[in-house]
Amino acid sequence: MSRKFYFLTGLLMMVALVVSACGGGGGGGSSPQTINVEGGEFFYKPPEITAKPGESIKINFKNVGTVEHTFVIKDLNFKLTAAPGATVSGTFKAPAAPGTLEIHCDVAGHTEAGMQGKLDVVAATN
Ligand SMILES: [Cu+2]
Repeated sequence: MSRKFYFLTGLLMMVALVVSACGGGGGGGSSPQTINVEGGEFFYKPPEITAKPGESIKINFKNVGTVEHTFVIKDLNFKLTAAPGATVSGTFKAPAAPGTLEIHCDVAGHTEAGMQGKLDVVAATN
């Protein structure tokens, strides 16, 4: 364990802190809503998820199938790819305008086989 080692380790930790501070920032300050989604041949469970306009959503995408699956929201440029048995997480921000976006698996043939879902962006009613 040389001094150089400690210096480099410290430097790396500082870089990691800065990167995570920038990435996690965003607006609103509240932590993202977390939604667990399972994917398999050929389905999403649940097939439909709901968000408020502009809300941050964290997806924990678990592949319960036997081949690779993805969770794609094309309109948001959001994609998670999970190997069989793996859980992959990612966060996206729902659009500001209410509406419905398509979710699908972009592995060849999977969308057609039924691997599709919806993201409903619904303004809060009260
Ligand atoms: Cu798939």
